[in-house]
Amino acid sequence: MLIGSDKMIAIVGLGLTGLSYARYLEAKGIAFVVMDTRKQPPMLNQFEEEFADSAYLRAVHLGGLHQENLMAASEILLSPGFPMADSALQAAIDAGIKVHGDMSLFAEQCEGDIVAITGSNAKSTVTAWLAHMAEKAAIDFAVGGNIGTAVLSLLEQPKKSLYILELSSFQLEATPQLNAKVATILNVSADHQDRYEGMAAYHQAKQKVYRGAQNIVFNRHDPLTQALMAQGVSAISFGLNEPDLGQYGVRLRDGVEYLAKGLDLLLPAASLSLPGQHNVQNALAALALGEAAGLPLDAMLAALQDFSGLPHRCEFVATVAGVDFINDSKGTNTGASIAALEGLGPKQKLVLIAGGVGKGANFDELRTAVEKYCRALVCIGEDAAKIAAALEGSVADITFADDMPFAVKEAFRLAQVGDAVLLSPACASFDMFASFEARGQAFKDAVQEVSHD
Ligand code: UMA
Ligand code: ADP
Repeated sequence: MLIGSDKMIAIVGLGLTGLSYARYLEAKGIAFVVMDTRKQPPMLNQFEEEFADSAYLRAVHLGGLHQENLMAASEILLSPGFPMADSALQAAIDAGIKVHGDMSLFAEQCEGDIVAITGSNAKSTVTAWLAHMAEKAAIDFAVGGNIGTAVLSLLEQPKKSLYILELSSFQLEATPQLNAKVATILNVSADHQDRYEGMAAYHQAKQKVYRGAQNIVFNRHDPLTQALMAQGVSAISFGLNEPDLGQYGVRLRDGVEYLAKGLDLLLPAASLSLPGQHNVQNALAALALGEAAGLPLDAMLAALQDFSGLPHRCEFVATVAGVDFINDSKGTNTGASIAALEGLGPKQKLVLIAGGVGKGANFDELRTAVEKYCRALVCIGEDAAKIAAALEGSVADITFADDMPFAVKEAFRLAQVGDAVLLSPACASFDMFASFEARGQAFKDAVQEVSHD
């Protein structure tokens, strides 16, 4: 990126990313304006505190984009929550103004290797699992991106040799080139269909992660994860079937399932610290990424056995009167909830709590897994009726709840000894909660209540 010091940059969005842009420009001594369509963006207070005496901040526009200053900008730094397809932004692009995202800015400036992880689901789990491997290997590394740390803020820290980054499709929209040492699309299933005009546009955004990558890791069960344009680049696949030489997969030996590379057995699947077949896939993906990033095998295998997992992802909460409660609040699309059902269902019958903001999803996709693994369904939130209609007849009982405490009570009533109540909403949380974390916490609190009844 060529930033002339006589130019003025427009920052769009004042969330975590917007704040990191402002700090980045201030440190470089470049004038900027900030705008956000929200009247009270989340980082406003902190921003006002930090930039009260800024020599470079020219204006802050809230409650809408400032058309004039947007068009007057030499370049635009875009936050991921703001869609590239927005008409005001497109007008600026048509006028020749360059739009950048934080990922490509970071890639241009960082000197360490980048591992870039995207996919519809499992991004945070694989990112954190790989980070745990790097920690075991005593590598100098940092983690950032969609997992919760704006990447430019990583440049404020001492240099690292390895950067493990989680990228959303939103971030990839504004990422022309990432030049990762290794990049992966873990899986592609429908999500964010309220932002994209169809799956093709969503898929196209995800594919950008591979641009300039030296190595790619893909899911051999999911053709959409393969690189469309990456000739001459080394590729490692992962999957739950037997792997070819050099690939990662699962092999059966004397009735025991092993994670394997080619013909080599690496670790019994039962030794993984996280449950379910979906986590076998996640472990294999982390191994493939770690290999391409140069991590030693012994450290990776050790990390596969004692990673404690992230909260709100198929997280065990408690057993009450013989019924388990599992919090998968991060199951925010149908693909995630199907993985949770298929991952946990073989062990015990499930009573599923689902619903919220469906983001244009097709809930019919849940039917096969719900029919196979669920005893009952409790529907919550804005799209409760839609889910119930899509899954009508798939289980004996479908009921509704207006809040989480009642949803948990209903699910507990419908469960039998040995079952699990699974919160995996297949939806975003914003109709009822501030975040998926708040939804997961409400579930845990409600389980506590049930246990005291
Ligand atoms: N927004 C407006 N008007 C604006 C700008 C943003 O209404 O002018 C809204 C967006 O629609 C969005 C919200 O504000 O709903 C936040 O957008 P943002 O771009 O300001 O977000 P940041 O605070 O910078 O956080 C972003 C990621 N958020 C999104 O992409 C929505 C964070 O991922 C990420 O951790 C952070 O950058 C650091 O990289 C969160 C997320 O929800 C966890 N990601 C989505 C997901 O995982 O499904 C993609
Ligand atoms: P992301 O960061 O992509 O949202 P997370 O690691 O936070 O991914 O997991 C989100 C949800 O995705 C989990 O709660 C679980 O329901 C589901 N999930 C986990 N692993 C997989 C997988 N391998 N394939 C599909 N879904 C998965």
